[in-house]
Amino acid sequence: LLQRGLADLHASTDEPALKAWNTRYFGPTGEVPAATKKVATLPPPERKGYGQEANRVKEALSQAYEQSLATVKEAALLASLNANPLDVTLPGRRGPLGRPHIASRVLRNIYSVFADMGFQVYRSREVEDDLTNFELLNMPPHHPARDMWDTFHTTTPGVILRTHTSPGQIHVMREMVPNPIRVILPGMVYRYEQVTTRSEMQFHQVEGLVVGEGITMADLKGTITSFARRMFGQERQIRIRSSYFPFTEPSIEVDIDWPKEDPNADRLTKGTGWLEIMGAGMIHPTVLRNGGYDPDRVSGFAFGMGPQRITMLQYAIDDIRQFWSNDLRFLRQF
Ligand code: FA5
Repeated sequence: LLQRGLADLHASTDEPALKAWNTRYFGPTGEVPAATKKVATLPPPERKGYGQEANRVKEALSQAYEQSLATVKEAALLASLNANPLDVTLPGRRGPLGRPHIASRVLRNIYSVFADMGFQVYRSREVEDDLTNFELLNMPPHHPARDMWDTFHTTTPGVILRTHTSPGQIHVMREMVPNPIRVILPGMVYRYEQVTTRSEMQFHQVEGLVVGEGITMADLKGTITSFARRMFGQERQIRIRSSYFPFTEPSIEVDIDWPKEDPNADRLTKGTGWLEIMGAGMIHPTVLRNGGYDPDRVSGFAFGMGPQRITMLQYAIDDIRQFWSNDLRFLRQF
């Protein structure tokens, strides 16, 4: 059996032939199990010798099989390597490279303009309480001005999603008091609003807050003008209109000039030649007091702008919903 087995094995030169050999000799009805079973039919004195011999044959055949299999596999691998030469020194294929979202790029732009004017970036929470979002900003419950901001409430009474970045003013003041402040507060805000081409229910705002001795409206105007010129070009004019916010007094809204003949100046400028970029004003004494400051000693200004609206104008984006739709055709343009 051993001689025959080895001869057959050497005649099998590829993997399928070897597997067939293995079935023939070692399968359930194979020759080796059959030979081993014979031991039961022998007279007892012969059994021991036969058994030992059978085991020796079995070992020898199975070792020879493993060796042949390994040799054949190695040969097959070598052959395939030679047939499809693989140059491992070639540079790999590059995966597609991503880039920052247009909304992030505009935010970074805004940060760097304000950084040059000495503003630090301060982060504030998106989940707020009614107290900070409204009351400490001089809007007690049932104050009619609350209607300016349609609010997402949570199932916990008094806990809401912030409707603007202004509650961050309170957090910064309470942390910094009695020191002077010069920060911007960027982040996402949420409003329970009808979504349209120019209004989203979540969007970015960048709040600005400056508190110190002798801060005046002239400082606010200078800061906004510098920002607008860095952001939109040196020739830009700004226009200040009187407005109303409960947390600033006086309150203003700021427009920048946007030529009527600009093809991008469709709906958003309403053909007036001006585009609103932010609300702002001198911080209301009540708000300063709520932040821990003495309104008789310090004053300050604040502003809040919507970068998505600004970006729409800069890049002629006609639908604000594009920002969060994750449409690669839109995102790849920037
Ligand atoms: C405010 O939210 C005030 N907190 C701004 C402020 C801050 C005034 C500090 C005074 C002092 P308003 O609701 O107007 O104001 O929003 C500010 C800006 O956010 C708008 O000028 C606009 O650019 C942007 N904005 C408002 N609503 C939306 C919306 N639904 N989708 C996209 N952008 C919006």
